[in-house]
Amino acid sequence: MNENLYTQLSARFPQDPAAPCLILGGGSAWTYGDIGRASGRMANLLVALGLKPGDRVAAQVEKTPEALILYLAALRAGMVFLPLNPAYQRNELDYFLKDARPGLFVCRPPMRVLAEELAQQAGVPHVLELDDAGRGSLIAMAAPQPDAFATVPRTDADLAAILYTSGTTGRSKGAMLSHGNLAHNARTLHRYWQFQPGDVLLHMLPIFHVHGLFVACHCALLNGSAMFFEPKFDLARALQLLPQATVFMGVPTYYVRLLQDPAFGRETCRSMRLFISGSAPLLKETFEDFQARSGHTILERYGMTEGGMFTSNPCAGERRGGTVGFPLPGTEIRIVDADGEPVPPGTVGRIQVRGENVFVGYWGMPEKTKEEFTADGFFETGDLGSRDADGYISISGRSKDLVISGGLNVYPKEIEELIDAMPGVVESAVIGLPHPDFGEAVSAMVVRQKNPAGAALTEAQIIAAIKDKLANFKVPKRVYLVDDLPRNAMGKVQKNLLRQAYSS
Ligand code: MCA
Ligand code: AMP
Repeated sequence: MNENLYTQLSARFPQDPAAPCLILGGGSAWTYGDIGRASGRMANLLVALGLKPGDRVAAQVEKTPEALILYLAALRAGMVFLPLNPAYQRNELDYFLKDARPGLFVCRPPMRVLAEELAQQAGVPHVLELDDAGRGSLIAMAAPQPDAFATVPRTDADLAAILYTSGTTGRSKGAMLSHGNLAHNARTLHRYWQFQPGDVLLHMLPIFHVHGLFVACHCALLNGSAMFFEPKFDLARALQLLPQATVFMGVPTYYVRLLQDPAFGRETCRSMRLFISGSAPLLKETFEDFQARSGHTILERYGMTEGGMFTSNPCAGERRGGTVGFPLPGTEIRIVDADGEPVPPGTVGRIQVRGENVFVGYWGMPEKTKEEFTADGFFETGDLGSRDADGYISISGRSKDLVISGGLNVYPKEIEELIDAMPGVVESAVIGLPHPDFGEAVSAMVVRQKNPAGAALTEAQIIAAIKDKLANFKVPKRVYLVDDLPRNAMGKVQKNLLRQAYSS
């Protein structure tokens, strides 16, 4: 059997090729027939460029139907898709291209010159363009290709995608996900969330991450559903489209923003079946306010790049606020103490996970991969949590040093290294502080040198210097100039004390 994920998805496409798949802002739609033909042309182009199964296809583009087609084409051609946040700047891109060595890099036109320079240094043979309206050399070159393409056979173990996640050391790691990993999670979620005929998904998430690309798209495609395929989260558009949708997926910031609009209420949600939240903790207060205003109980689930979704509140049973529900079928969750022993209900421990959805390893980092797995094959998530007497799991914190801002992960080390290298800086500590919109806001504590360079350094200068080098969502919202950083007896900065002191 061909275990290529595309084959599994397309087997469930509607019989009628005229059935809508992607509904766009202007009212036009891509049908399921269009998806099959366009991904066929694109897959033929990838082959014509000389790429082979297993080669990486990197894309740093905005969300368009064509970007999704590129992903599906890479799957069909047996290549490995590597989506990149359009916010990434030179240093970040340089690292990804050198590390993953893709056979093709698809970029936005404003990035063309930089992309060519970096591609040349990294030995990437092809650079093509895809603009924010879905045009460019990629599309022009795919257009004359045949629609028909025989999807390349893949096994469960073959790689389908690499998604970079920042690391606590500051060096990003490419999580390798196989066709089997993705297909297993997709089928599980489709069943667990009870996708049904007639479901329509309002899709406002970016498609460079697991949440928008895999969780949302795979469920809709497996269901043969239509998606309102919006370029990004926009409150006015959400209020307009929710009454025509049945399922919505978002990070907590989307729910906070919906609640801020007095126009949002039961009427907006009249056709909705399911609201799903994840990627960051949903405040109990948001969960309850949403319930009161909309009459809907948000279903919160938990997962990570290294394996998709791990747990979920039930679709049919009680959804408990402040919890992420139960382990999904086929996924084992173990919560352990410092010695690796399972803890009793109600006790916080490290969350470990094992299952067919858990990733293959980090690209080019066999040692790092080994470190993250236990001898019996459980992956250390770096999250802390507990299970209540009924089995509902709650995430209570992280053992990894990570800030989640608006559903996007920021590893402090990467920013600390940049700040520490600035003239006039002694040292810095980057933490997440509560933020009403983003959940957590990246915040930096900086100790300046007692010399003219240090004395001249301001918050604005530090922010400006970082803005130049890193993706905008990583830039601290605030910089606090402090005299020193609290340290424990081992000399380690006590970030918990900083968080406590600055949280208010
Ligand atoms: C944009 N900005 C941000 C963020 N996004 N700052 C902090 N955190 C962010 N997430 C900054 C921009 O740099 C800009 O600053 C200013 O905020 C406004 O930018 P804008 O583009 O207008 O923001 P937005 O369009 O309102 O976007 C915010 C957002 C978006 C809607 C929350 O970030 C978003 O859609 N996040 C979802 C991310 C996601 O899909 N996560 C799933 C990861 P300036 O003006 O200074 O330049 S997958 C995952 O985590 C696992 C697997 C899981 O469990 O799902
Ligand atoms: P990423 O590395 O982008 O895949 O982000 C994964 C991380 O997001 C997890 O390890 C958790 O720390 C966090 N996360 C995802 N979903 C939830 C949730 N529902 N509640 C709390 N944290 C979450």
